[in-house]
Amino acid sequence: MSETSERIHRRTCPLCEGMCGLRIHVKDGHVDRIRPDPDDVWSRGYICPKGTTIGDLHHDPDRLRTPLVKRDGEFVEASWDEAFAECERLLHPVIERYGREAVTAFIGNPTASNFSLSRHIGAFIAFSQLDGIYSSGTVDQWPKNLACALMYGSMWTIPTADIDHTDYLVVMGANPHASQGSLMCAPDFLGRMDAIHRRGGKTLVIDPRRTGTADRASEWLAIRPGSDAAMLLAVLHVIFAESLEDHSHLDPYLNGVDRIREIAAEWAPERVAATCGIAADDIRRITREFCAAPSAAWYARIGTCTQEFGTLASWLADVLNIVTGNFDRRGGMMFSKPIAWPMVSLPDPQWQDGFEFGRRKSRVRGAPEILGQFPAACLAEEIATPGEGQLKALITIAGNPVISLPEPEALDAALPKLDCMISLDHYVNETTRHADVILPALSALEQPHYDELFWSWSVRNGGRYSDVVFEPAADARAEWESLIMLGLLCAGQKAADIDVQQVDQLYFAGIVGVVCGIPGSPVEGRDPGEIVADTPGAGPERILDLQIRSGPHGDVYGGNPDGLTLAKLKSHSDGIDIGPLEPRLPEILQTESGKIELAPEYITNDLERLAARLGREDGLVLVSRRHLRSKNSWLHNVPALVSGKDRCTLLVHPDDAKLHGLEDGRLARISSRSGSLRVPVEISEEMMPGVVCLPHGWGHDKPGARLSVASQHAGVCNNVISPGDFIDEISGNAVLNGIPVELAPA
Ligand SMILES: Nc1nc2c(c(=O)[nH]1)N[C@H]1C(S)=C(S)[C@@H](COP(=O)(O)OP(=O)(O)OC[C@H]3O[C@@H](n4cnc5c(=O)[nH]c(N)nc54)[C@H](O)[C@@H]3O)O[C@H]1N2
Ligand SMILES: Nc1nc2c(c(=O)[nH]1)N[C@H]1C(S)=C(S)[C@@H](COP(=O)(O)OP(=O)(O)OC[C@H]3O[C@@H](n4cnc5c(=O)[nH]c(N)nc54)[C@H](O)[C@@H]3O)O[C@H]1N2
Ligand code: SF4
Ligand SMILES: [Mo]
Repeated sequence: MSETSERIHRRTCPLCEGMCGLRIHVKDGHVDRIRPDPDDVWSRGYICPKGTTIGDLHHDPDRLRTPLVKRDGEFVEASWDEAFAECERLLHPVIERYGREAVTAFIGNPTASNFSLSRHIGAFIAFSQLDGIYSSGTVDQWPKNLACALMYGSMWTIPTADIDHTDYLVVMGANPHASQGSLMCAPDFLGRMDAIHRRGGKTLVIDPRRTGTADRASEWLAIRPGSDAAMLLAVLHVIFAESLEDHSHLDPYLNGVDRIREIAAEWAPERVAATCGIAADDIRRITREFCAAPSAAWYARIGTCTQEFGTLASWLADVLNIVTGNFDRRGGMMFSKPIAWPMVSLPDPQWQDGFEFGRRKSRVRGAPEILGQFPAACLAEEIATPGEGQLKALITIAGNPVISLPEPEALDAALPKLDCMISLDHYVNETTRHADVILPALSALEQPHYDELFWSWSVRNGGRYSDVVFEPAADARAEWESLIMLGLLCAGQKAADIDVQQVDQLYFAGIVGVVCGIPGSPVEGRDPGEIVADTPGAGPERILDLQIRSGPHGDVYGGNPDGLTLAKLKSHSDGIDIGPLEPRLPEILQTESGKIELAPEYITNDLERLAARLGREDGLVLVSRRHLRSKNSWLHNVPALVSGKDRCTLLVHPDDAKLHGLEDGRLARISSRSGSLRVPVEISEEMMPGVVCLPHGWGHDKPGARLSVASQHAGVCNNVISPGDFIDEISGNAVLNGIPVELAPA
């Protein structure tokens, strides 16, 4: 191939759960343009504007290619050996002096989709033996994880909506118009909603904002933030009061239906109508519609998680699907069956005797550990508060907590107090500017791609492997290598003594050993040594081969010779479509009873807190939003994604604007008990009165960050007004929606 010829690489977009197929046109070693891939069996030609910018990210001059080490307060470029030596020089004295409990990590969102990080984060966790880590999970889906852990026996056993077959789709607290769906992979989500309408079905959006999704839906119901659990209880009330329940096909697998009936009896629509801002008659009407539909799915996402009653709402949405029979059945909520099992499906020894919460309390505020983590909102105080157990070293992995966590100013002020901070990231950004060492990540185009986690909640079963587009530089390191290095450095090993390849072999053999011991695994009881020997290669690619071969469609190492291997998957360059979702009960259940636990006491005990909230008058409250051309905090350095009018605006309903003397385009001051911001007002009928809205992921005005484009479009960080102690108490998840605020012209 000549140097100047154009080559088209076909690949999956790594930027969100849509997993769209891209055609990347490369000319002269440069991404010339990116187009949708009409042959991709999964996305069939759908993409969004972000997908066309992977080349801009790859070529971004601000993206780090070389490790950085801080010398006298300034970053200087360093070799990898120098960088790891510096990690050791800073980390080891902390461990010697204060013990490993003084070291922690923050694991951010892109970990889930990154080829290396998703498969080797387990190596870091296992080798580092850190006491506790923090993650973006507790500012996101922890309530859903908790509900699923208790109902189905595994925190990552999460049902998704069978959107392509349903007759009635409810979208509660999600805006796929921007997000493209979450805990539900469905490229062209809105096109799929249109298809429901064409089939004669209905879609209903329940959201405080008339979003792009609501605009496309058959109906929009505005709801007061944080009141979803109350509404769902009222829906259940109507179901039982009118005998609309219909769960006979699930009966062999259900525990607790009577308890749900008993609970629901107390929650008549009239009791919650004022709190929810929804008329009792509307609750009755939509309940009847939902139950009358031949099939229906009540899908609830982040607006129902990052709120005061996140766990109750996440739990109740599933309960509602189950008691109406819209579960594990075509057109309802169903479980995917991925070609390659995800790492999180491996059994976790800490839960082998069932789930137990609050085994430890956080040092400063005494927050209980839930599912192994303290609320990420605790991180700042654990660093800043002196005393026994104070955090002295932090490793951030693909996270930007100085933007993504509540009260980020406190964290921003605390990070310089650390003795050691190491970041694995693409950029010097709001968080990593505080690091002593930054280890660069490979760009998405320099590594293969396979979404091991997202296929667990895809709306069809399938898979697609993507090869590298650009070979990484000879001296570049993949993130899995950095994770192994960091894990062992935390364990006290010397950088110069670590043989990454050898440790990777051990890690792989450990995984194989676990897989061969899982009851019901296709390779249960097999000789791990044989499987190790029969899976050549190294790193995440080798794990992917194992994930496929020991998966439900795999070749089972000779047990099913026609089955899939990674090599076979690679030969399907358009991806593999296995077909629509199929019922998976009872095989998927991992509860002790082997049944779905409909009414876990840990969750039902929280109903009292909800009852106490009814009647409380919050006044004006704030919610968050996403935009199609953003991804959390880190795509604002791409010119094409920040061009056009300012998107970091405060949406205010005209009545509220009038009440508070605000004018469109002028600055307002918005304050909560944790802080205040000045932000341009956008008056909009999209908002329900009494609710205002800011986007998340902005605030790029910190000195020392190297984001030349983003800093020109800084915006404000909405989390400045998210109080750090406002959490969904039983999951520890941050409350980022429904925050009481005051408004005034600035
Ligand atoms: N373009 C883009 N895509 C993304 C991301 C991104 O930043 N940009 N982020 C990715 C990530 S990390 C995630 S987790 C997913 C999230 O994906 P989604 O869950 O779809 O998240 P949002 O788009 O924020 O939509 C949440 C909706 O909840 C509403 N809401 C707020 N409070 C409440 C409430 O109390 N009750 C109800 N019923 N609704 C409420 C908001 O008004 C908003 O419309 O998106 C992913 N995809
Ligand atoms: N107010 C408010 N706050 C929110 C939310 C909200 O809706 N409202 N949403 C919450 C949610 S759902 C989430 S998931 C969190 C996200 O919280 P975070 O995970 O902390 O934030 P991101 O902005 O996703 O930051 C990702 C970081 O990873 C880096 N990165 C990107 N790709 C890679 C890679 O391949 N390798 C490595 N090593 N680094 C990479 C980026 O440069 C960036 O620094 O924010 C939460 N915060
Ligand atoms: S919707 Fe956009 S960001 Fe998400 S995978 Fe598709 S192209 Fe990428
Ligand atoms: Mo998220």
